[in-house]
Amino acid sequence: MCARAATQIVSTQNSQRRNALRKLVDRSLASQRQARKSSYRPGTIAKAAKSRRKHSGFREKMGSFISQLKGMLENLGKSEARILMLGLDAAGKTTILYKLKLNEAVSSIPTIGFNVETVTPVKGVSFTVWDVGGQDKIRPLWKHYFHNTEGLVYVVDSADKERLSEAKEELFWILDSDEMRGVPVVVLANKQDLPSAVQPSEVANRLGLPSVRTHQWFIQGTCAVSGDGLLTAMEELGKMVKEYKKSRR
Ligand SMILES: Nc1nc2c(ncn2[C@@H]2O[C@H](COP(=O)(O)OP(=O)(O)O)[C@@H](O)[C@H]2O)c(=O)[nH]1
Ligand SMILES: [Mg+2]
Repeated sequence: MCARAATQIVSTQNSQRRNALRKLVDRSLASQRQARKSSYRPGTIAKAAKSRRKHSGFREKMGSFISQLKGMLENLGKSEARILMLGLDAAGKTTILYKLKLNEAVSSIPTIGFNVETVTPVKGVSFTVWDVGGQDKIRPLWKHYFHNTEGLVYVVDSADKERLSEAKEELFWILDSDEMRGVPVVVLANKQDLPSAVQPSEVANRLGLPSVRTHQWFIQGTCAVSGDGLLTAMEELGKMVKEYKKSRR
């Protein structure tokens, strides 16, 4: 009798525990269902798909930018091209150099008074970059780099109106150097994305380009950060360098 009563008590306890357990499981399943419902809201799916589309579009755009750039640089490199990229500090040269470098590393050589960056994005093409402006004492050193240059890329901050006249002075000093005689120049009117940027045609006027007869020139508006305008600029540079080399043969 005692044993039966004891069994009954145990079985009652077991059924209470089972009920409690079932309630717990039910609650947990319900909360899981709720969680699933909120994470599969149609808006969430639409947003995720939109973000995927946006990013795959970006990848495609970048892929096409790089392959087009590579084609243009390879074209430029067919007959070897030593390009100088100059401009006042903060014009955007280093940013552009990193956009043009493809898979190659940029090397930076600190020379007394100025820092020279170089990259060879494809065989036969080299870009050499430094800041111009001010330093009269080190100008004689530049001539060493001017020698054998086949193209000049001159970068200007189109939003820095106060320094456009300084940019003009430097450009003319470079173009007037004997070593740079006849070398074609592509001016990049950079930072066109900034609201205060001066239009490329106005930059051309302020730099005095219309009066330049001794060098072939071309001006292109760019945004170094996004890469806008760089392909057109490189294409034009390629054509001009080719013509310049033909004229020297
Ligand atoms: N908004 C904007 N900023 C730029 C552009 N190009 C360069 N910058 C910024 O301008 C600053 C100077 O650029 P940097 O490439 O170092 O100039 P560098 O002194 O000529 O080499 C950096 O903060 C860049 O991010 C551009 O096209 N648009
Ligand atoms: Mg720099």
